[in-house]
Amino acid sequence: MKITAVFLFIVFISWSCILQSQPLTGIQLNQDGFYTHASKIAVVTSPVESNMFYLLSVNKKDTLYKGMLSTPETSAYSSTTTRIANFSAFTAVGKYILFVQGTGYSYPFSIQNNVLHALSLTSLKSYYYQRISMPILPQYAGKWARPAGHPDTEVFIHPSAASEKRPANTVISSPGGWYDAGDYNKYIVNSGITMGTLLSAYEDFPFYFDTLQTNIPETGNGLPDIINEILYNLRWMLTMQDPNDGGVYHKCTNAAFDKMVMPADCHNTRYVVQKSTAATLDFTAVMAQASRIFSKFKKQLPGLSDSCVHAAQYAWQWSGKNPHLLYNQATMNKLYQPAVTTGAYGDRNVTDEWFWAACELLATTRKEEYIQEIRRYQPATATVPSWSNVAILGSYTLLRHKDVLSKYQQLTLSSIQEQVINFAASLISNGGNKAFRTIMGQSKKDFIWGSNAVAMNQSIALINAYLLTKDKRYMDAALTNADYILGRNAAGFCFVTGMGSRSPLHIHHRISIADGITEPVPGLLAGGPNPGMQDKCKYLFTEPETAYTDADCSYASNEIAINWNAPLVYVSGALEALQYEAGFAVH
Ligand code: G3I
Ligand code: 9MR
Repeated sequence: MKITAVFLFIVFISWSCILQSQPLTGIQLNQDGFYTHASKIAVVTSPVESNMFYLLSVNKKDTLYKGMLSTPETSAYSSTTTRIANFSAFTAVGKYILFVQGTGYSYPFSIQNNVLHALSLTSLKSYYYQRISMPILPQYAGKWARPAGHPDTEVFIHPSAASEKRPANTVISSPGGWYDAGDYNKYIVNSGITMGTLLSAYEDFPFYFDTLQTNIPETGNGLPDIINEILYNLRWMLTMQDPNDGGVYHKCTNAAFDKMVMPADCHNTRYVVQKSTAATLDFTAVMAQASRIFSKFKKQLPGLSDSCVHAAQYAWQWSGKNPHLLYNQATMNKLYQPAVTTGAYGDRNVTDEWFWAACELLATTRKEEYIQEIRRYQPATATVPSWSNVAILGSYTLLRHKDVLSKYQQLTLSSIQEQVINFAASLISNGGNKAFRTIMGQSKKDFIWGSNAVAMNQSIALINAYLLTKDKRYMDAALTNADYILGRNAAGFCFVTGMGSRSPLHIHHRISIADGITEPVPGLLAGGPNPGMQDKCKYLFTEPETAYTDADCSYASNEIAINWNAPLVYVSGALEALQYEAGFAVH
């Protein structure tokens, strides 16, 4: 009897270890840590018995700092009541815990320089685990090693993509690339913003990324690892261009989503589907930007910079002939078999893709001919980017290479600069979610499918405004959203797998579901709160800020995706690169 009870207890404990994340505490804070000299804020979300907070050593024996909580505030998009604990004045390096009478203890956190280095490494490394056609080896992946997934050396031209030289069911080879997300398909449109963001991280902070090593097979080959990783997807993208006309297939996909099995166990037929203007212009922009960056590595990558710019120009020409060929999956399925039901990424407006592609081509080739499209498609205002709205990527590039445009169009350049700075300034003046002191939470509209990427893309805009103005307030604001992602949010989650104390364990990610390993693949950013709840899973909380569930059925709040991780790579790398300049850390 006794033995059975002990056995049941052990089963219960291991069951809860396997299935539960750490319980929610009443103190929401960056669960990883704070820079020594940056702002340090925790948010108390449950009732208190005293207005004091205490900073303790992790063994809880010493009180090292104490302060007063703010008066209660109401959160913007949930019924959460908050009190702020501000311990920015405390700057000693170490590991700590917070305590509030009646609320209890926080998770442990650190205060140190380089505090986001681990996030920068793990968020970039996550792309290695998403690689498709090669084995993921134990010396790089530890327990997440797995056999190669889809070889994609036999991919069929779907009837929607048939052309004279490549009739339906022609076989092409389209290996490699990253899995888009929790599913096993590859989408050019989503690769567009992902690659643009990663390439921009390198272009803006080369000195930081030059030495960032992620322990991948190519590490030490004379190229920065961010470039090595980018190359794995870029080489796949190049196979998606039809050599006969320059157009780019919208996606390489199954007809329907795979089951929740490991990639090596998937044997469904793979197709490339119709070409689209959005895909072809995104491809143009990525190849033009990559060409510019690869020209620095001519020795390691002979000929590649030239091949990329040629591919970009060829795709641009195709777009000129097909300026508005949208991808409409429902229409396509009425016309062709088999019906394709995987992710659509069906952009309805391609003016921003035209703008971005023209900007990248101008910055790379320095040819005046692209000015016309830049002026024609210049956005009216700057906005947070998404897979379907890439205009600001073009703006960032023009501002990064001011000399090119200023030669031709000083006025256009000034107006683009004004837009980006005004946008960043408006993020600060709107204040975001004041009750959490984060920029995230500008409006209910921030909480969409993939809302965590909205937070990170807001930070990128703020960092760009800092690069343009050197006004430190933009950096302070950018950091608040990193704190948001790492735990200072109404859901009480650190949204990056493998980081912090309470992070997602049940992401909608086929590999993490099927691999038999308790911990999900690390370094992946969950989609985040999304009151749309399109997955129809059970959500315990349903308000905009809290509509998040760590359940693997939840593709609308708990999937991961390459376009959400990319701004996380950018932001963590940028904050690390700028930590001393911004006064977050001191030597
Ligand atoms: O455009 C409307 C907007 O006008 C409206 O205000 C808003 C209200 O919620 O909805 C907007 O549309 C949303 C659209 O994304 C644009 O943000 C849709 O509701 C929403 O369903 C749609 O979600 C997309 C989802 O696929 C479903 O198509 C996500 O952005 C996109 O990230 C996601 O991508 C999937 C791929 O298809 C497949 N692979 C996984 C990947 C990540 O989940
Ligand atoms: O796994 C799919 C995920 O990658 C997509 O983002 C999501 C929305 O398109 O769809 C998921 O697949 C589900 C499908 O839409 C409906 N049947 C169940 C599938 C797995 O949950």
